[in-house]
Amino acid sequence: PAVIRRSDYRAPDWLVPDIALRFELDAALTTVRATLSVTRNGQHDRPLRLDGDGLVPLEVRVDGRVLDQAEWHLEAGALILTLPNDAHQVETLVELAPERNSKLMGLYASGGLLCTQCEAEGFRRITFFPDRPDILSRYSVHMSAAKARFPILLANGDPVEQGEGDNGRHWAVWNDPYPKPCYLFALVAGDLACNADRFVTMSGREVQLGIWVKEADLPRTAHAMQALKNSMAWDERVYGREYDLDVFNIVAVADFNFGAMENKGLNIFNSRYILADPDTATDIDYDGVEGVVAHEYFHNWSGNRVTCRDWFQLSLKEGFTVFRDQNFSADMGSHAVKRIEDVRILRAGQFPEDSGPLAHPVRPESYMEISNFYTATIYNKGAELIRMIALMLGPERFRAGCDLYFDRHDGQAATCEDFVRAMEDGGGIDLGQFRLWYEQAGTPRVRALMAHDPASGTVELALTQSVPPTPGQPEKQPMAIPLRVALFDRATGTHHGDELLKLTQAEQRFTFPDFAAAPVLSINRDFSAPVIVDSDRSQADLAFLSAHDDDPFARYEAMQQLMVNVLVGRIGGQSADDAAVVDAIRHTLTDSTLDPAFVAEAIRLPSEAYLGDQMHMVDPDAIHAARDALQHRIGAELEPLWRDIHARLRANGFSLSPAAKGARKLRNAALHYLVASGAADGPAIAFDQFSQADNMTERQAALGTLANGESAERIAALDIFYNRYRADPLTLDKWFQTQAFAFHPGTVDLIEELGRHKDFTLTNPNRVRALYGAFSGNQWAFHHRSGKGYRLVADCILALDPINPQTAARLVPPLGRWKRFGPERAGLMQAELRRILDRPGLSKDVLEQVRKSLD
Ligand code: B3K
Ligand code: ZN
Repeated sequence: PAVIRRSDYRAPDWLVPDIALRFELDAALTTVRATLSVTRNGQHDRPLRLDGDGLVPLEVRVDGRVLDQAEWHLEAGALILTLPNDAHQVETLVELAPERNSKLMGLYASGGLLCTQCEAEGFRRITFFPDRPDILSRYSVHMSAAKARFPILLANGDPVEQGEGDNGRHWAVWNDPYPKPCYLFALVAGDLACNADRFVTMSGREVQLGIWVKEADLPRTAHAMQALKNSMAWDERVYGREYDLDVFNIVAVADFNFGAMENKGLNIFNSRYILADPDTATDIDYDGVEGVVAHEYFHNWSGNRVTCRDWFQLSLKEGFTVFRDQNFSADMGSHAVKRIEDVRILRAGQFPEDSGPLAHPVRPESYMEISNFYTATIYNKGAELIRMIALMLGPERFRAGCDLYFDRHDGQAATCEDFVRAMEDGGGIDLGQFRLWYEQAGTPRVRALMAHDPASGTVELALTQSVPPTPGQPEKQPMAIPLRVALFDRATGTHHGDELLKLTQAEQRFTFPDFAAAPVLSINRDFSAPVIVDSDRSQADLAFLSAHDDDPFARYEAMQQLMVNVLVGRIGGQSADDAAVVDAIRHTLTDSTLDPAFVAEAIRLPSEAYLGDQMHMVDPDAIHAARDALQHRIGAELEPLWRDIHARLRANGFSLSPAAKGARKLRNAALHYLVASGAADGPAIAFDQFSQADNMTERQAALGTLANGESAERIAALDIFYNRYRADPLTLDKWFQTQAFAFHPGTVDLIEELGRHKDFTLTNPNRVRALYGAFSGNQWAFHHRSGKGYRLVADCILALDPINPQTAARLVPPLGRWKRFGPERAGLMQAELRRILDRPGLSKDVLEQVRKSLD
């Protein structure tokens, strides 16, 4: 397979201003007739190339005349035509078999529905077309289908006409007035019920909103609808961006390769990001629904009205839109907690990527399969880049930059460079050196050393930075790193204001006058830059910050660092001062001024994977043992507090208010520590919570806690949960996932069993992720010294690749981290990667990931 390079970009040879599509829809056999108006772009005599993937042209016409076979040919699936004039009408006819499309790209069947997924390159599986995001066309879509099976017919834009046909068929026409790239094309046909609502935009236009689901799921759509209306209002208020069509539809489908898709006017969602009710959705699920609904809605401007010139610019829409949805969610709930969660996600998903064989810049230089680049780097690190720009500009100038960007590029396919330039021009800033953030992969490390001179009363902060080598980038230049710092007075627990330092050199010193005594350094406050900070702050200083820092993120971070230091000490076999951690947790728990949701975050031990990231060589067993022992100690020493919190925060009736969510979060943390304490009644208390809960947040947390141990309650709870939810796929996923995440010595054997369970299937990506995705994130279990975990995941990849290569490829990265795991495990992991590579006929999705992972 060929490698595509960013530097090879060339403007398209032919444009397609208009396309009319006619679908005769049927699950077994659908026909697609496409009529493209094509115009030559510039002076050249190159042929028209229409991408196709698995398509056979049944008929090709140019300007109405049927071509004979000699007048066209296929090249790597694409249809090649030589055209004499500068403008023509090209018509093709193809047949599709949606129900046999297990890749879930193009037109496919899911639970009786027909739906589409085109981003990135799925449109070429529907019809012959120049499948690249810089071709913007106006779409008119005519669909016909059997009315009984497919009473609802939806596509992009506005509905214009509908009617009845012969043989029980009916038809509908939808037009989208906004020129768009083909990756935003969508249609849905099926028996769907609608949660209908309306939104009046800031200029007074009424928009009809519809969330379409299976009839039985209608009661679970209220939260998504509220999130949609809140998003529409928020984008008007914060960015001045109004919705632009008369209808906005969302459809939930059960089989979906990722979270959701921002098709113009017709978002299609993985049902897990639409459906929520207290009995089946956790608070995290509710937040996920809100965040993803917002994300897809926000794409209407950051993605659709201004789209990407080529796929190397993916972060232009994804990083920016993640930044937008993060801020939206923060505004809907707690800024402090949202920031902590987002950093935790970045560290869990993006930092490991950035330090492994799949590391790539936010704007990549090359790819084999673009689907492999929908990564935490493009999305989450990309969002951090926008956040740094926003921080350096301040809210007004950032808004001016965004206004200019949308104005300048509305209706265009733009680049990351266009965005940066709009920020420079509109915000009045020089982002020259900052551009390196788009080019250089790897997480920068900043070392911070503070010295105090009592004689002069001066504090000197010495900062050094380095960016580690990454594949293809052995040498790095110093980055522009905005670091928020504050210097705390030890005696009063206060500081004289927060400063934004701009670190631009490899080594730089900053001095601060007027300090009679040595202050305590609070650095990278609010996680102002996506870097790793090493400092020589003592455990006492960290404890001080964990009790006094007025920046919630920095306060959380101090606590985490305190815990990391103790745990790393324990892992290294040193006797560690657990008491410092226990005291800091006690202090945090008993500070009544703190938001319980924040407390729950602050007292949580760093994950095993995060601890692994702190070490040169990861020893999963030692990490697990150390963390487990500390958890036990915290549980036991503070047992009365845990009991008290657990009893006190029991709610009387379910509410989704931030206060109620915070209480549940802290109550679950208390349960967790209480059980970890080894108290004899721990499992019984957990089982009680499991049985009494009126919501999934408490039920699943109790189940998860029980799943970690060995008890009669564990077996009973898993059984009850299974029987209660076996008919509800989204909730049954939690049953698989909870067991895959469990810290249980038998997890690896259980995965093997669950992989053969009658409710396990490779054809549903959610189910695959719930079992194998979750398992490969369970460091201790996945890296079982036997190597069985690696084998199970490799077996799954091999079995899934022929069915759904995109989802199979997503399971590869955990196997690629072998360099960090000591020779025995590394050998076993490489052997599994090679076993995959030896399989003939591997998809390019899996091939690319496995090859890179072996390097
Ligand atoms: N843009 C889509 C992701 C498409 C992934 C294709 N492999 C959803 C989103 O980021 O909003
Ligand atoms: Zn997105």
